[in-house]
Amino acid sequence: MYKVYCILLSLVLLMSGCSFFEKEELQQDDEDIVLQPQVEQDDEAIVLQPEIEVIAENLRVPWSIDMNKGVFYLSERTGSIVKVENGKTERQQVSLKKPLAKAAEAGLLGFVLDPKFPNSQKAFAYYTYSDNGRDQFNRVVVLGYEGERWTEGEILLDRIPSAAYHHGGRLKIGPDGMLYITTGDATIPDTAQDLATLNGKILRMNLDGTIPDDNPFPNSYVYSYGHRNPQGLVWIGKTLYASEHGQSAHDEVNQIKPAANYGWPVIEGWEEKAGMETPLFQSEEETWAPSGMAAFDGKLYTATLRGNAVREFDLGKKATSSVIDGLGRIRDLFIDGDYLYFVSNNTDGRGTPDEKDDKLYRVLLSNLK
Ligand SMILES: [Ca+2]
Repeated sequence: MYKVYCILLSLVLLMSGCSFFEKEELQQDDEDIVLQPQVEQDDEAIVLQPEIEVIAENLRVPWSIDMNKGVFYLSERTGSIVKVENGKTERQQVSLKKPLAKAAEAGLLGFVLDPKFPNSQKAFAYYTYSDNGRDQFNRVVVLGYEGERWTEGEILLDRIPSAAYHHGGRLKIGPDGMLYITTGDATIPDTAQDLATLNGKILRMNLDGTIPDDNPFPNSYVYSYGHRNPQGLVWIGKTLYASEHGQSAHDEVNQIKPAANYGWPVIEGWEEKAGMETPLFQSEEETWAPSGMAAFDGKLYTATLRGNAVREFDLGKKATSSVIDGLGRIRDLFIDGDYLYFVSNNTDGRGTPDEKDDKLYRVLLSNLK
C-alpha cells in the first residue's frame, strides 16, 4: 500500500471545519451531506490512502457505471450518458419521452448495458419523470444506441410512484440473466410492506419486460420487499446482496432471498421479528447513505454518500471498514480485472466539489488490503 497525503481532504476540512455544530440543521434526507467526525481532526492529520488514479473528470452528478470491452458508460442524473474510452470523455445525449423530474435525488439513475451489447445496441435505464407537471413517477425503459446518442424505446415498467425522496433506481442484470430493479418507498413507508405496490421493493423481470415464471409471487415483479430506499445490488456467485438507506442511521447491507421481507418500516437496525430479515451489516448510529455495490474475493464494497467513502464488508470476518475516503461523496462502484472503479458525487448539490468534480477513479484491488 502506498502512503499518500491527501490534499483534497485537507481542503474539505478547512472549508467545512467551522460549522460542525450545524449538523442537525443540515439534515434533510439520508443522502444529505453531514459533516463527518473527520472534521474534528487537525490540519496536520496524515491520511493513508492507496494510490488512486483519475480516469475521467468534469462529470455531472454521475449515478451508474457500466463497461463493455474496456469502454465505460456512465449515467448522469442530469440526463446524459458519458462514454469514456482510452482516457477520452464524450457526453452523449439521451432523448427521453418524458421530462426528467427535478426533485432531489431524482433523474436518470440506473443504467445497465444489454448483455448482448454492442450487437444489440441496447441498454436499460431507470429514470424519474414529471407527468403533466404534477405527478412524478419512475420508469424502466430500453435505450437504443446510435453510436453517439441514446433514444428511449420500449417502456418495460411504468408509473412506479415517486415523491420528493427515495426513488431507489439501481438496475443490474443477475447471473440468471434477469433484470433486477430497486425501488424506494417514495416517502410512504407502509408501501414497502404492501405486495400490491411497486415501492420499497427489489423487482425482477425478463429483459423483454415480462414477469418471469419463477418469480416468488405469482404475476408480480416483486422479488423481495420491506425495503426503504435500496440503491445497491451485487452478486457473489448466485447470492444477491443489496444496500439500503435507513431512516436515521441504521443503513443496511442485506443478503436478498426471494419472497423475503426486510422489515421496513416495522423493524430496523438489529431488531428482529418473525417472518422478517435482520441485516448482515448495519451502520448503527452512523449514517453511510450507501449506494452502488461491487464484490471481490468474498468482500462486498459499497459507495457511500454521506459516509464519503468506499466501504468494505468482509463477509467471512463479519467486519466493515472504510477503505477509501477523502474524495467526498461516492455514488457507484465497478470492478473489472484487478481494479475497483468508482465515481464521486460532489456535484449533486450536497457536496463540496472541486473545479474538476465529479470524477471516475480507479484503484488496484490489491492496494485496498
Ligand atoms: Ca431492514
